Amino acid sequence: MRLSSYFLPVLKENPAEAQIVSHRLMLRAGMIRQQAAGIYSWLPLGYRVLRRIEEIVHEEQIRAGHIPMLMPTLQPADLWRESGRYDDYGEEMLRIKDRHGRDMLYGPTNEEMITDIFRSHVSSYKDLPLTLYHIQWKFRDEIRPRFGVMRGREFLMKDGYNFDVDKDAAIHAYNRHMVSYLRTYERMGLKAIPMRAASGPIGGDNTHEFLVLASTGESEVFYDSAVTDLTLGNRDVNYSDRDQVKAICEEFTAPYARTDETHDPEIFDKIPEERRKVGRGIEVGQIFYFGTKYSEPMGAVVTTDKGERVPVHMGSHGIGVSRLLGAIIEASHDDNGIIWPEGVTPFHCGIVNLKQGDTSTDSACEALYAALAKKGLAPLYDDRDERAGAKFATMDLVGLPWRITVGPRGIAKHAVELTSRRTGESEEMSPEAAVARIAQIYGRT
Ligand code: 5CA
Repeated sequence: MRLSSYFLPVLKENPAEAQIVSHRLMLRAGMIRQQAAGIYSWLPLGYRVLRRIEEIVHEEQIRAGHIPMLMPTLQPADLWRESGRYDDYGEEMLRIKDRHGRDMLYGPTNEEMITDIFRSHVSSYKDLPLTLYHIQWKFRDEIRPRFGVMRGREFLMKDGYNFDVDKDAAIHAYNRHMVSYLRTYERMGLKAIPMRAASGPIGGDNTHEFLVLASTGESEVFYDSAVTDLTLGNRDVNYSDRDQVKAICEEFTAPYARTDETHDPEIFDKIPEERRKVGRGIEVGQIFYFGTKYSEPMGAVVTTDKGERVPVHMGSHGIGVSRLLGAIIEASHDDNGIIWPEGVTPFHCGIVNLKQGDTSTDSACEALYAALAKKGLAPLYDDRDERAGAKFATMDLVGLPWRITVGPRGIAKHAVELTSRRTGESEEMSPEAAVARIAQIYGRT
């Protein structure tokens, strides 16, 4: 993308309404624009990151054997009357009437709708296990939307629903989600810790939240610091191997880690003092096992191998897709702007032309741009007629992990500069070597 023809409305001033750094940086970097309290437009740069996060979520869900689909945002109230949640959900639910006077709502979650789909099409244990998911906009009329996309009213969520013949199979689905989530967050450069939590309006008593530690997080968390040393890395996970998946979950949930809702000071105090930590966290996902809470009242029943008719065991599993942008920025920024982890960066690298209009510099930039594109990489080329300082400031603000700087003096000796956004370290090399290095970083050799 050439910056001269892109739409990147960066702000020079710090927006007064933003209380936390991620909100401030998303506004300043021209990623989002607020349209109403807690409702945002996703401007091109923000949209690219959002799409990238969605892609990672899809890849890891499909790897775990879960099936993508899409349900609508608007739902008929009658489905929610069947589960009893239409009245229970309270003021967070945005209720709408259509022209015929029928009660509708903007979905805050989809347990009822997916259960309706299931009961209409599945009736035998032979069709199980089944996990369906979608990535769709949700609406919750939060009393205090704040912190930009972190606590929005309209927000993008991945929500998945498992259907299993019995509790053991459903717990395997729960564990599968835990492991796939660990991998999803790690690919985004995040450490998200599964913590015992409370289930709220979704229901059930088996639930974990995934929290990214950050001083600006809304949840108070209590944990054994040993949990922060755990990583999944490149382990080969066979998602149909119940024992392997369970063992990984046990490893990650063995150290004490709970939110304030389930915190137990008696157990906490037994952890050696130097490992006992109290902090704050951003909830980027939650998984639930709630058995037959929806299948029973809604009649989602299958016939077992013994010919019995039983309600299916279910769970639901959510990732805060749009909230993740805020969480990643909270975890990865400096005074000059965002520092995108390679896994989610909107562009793989920046190209800064120090002397726009200089024939040799311009053509070196064009050649770099073409060579990177040929490797399947997307550079953001700052080809504007601007001072070098302004170009560097923009690149630092938008936070691309790598920058190639091209100037007439370097080009005279066939050299460009490759700079890491994270460390600030620069290295001089030939344009070909810079392309090769970036291709290697992103595994596009
Ligand atoms: N049906 C279940 C799981 S699919 C469910 O709705 N779970 S949830 O309520 O925990 O939401 C899932 C995730 O969505 C949360 O972990 C959080 O990351 C994100 N989320 C929830 N509310 C908001 C909000 N107001 N703004 C942004 N993200 C949110």
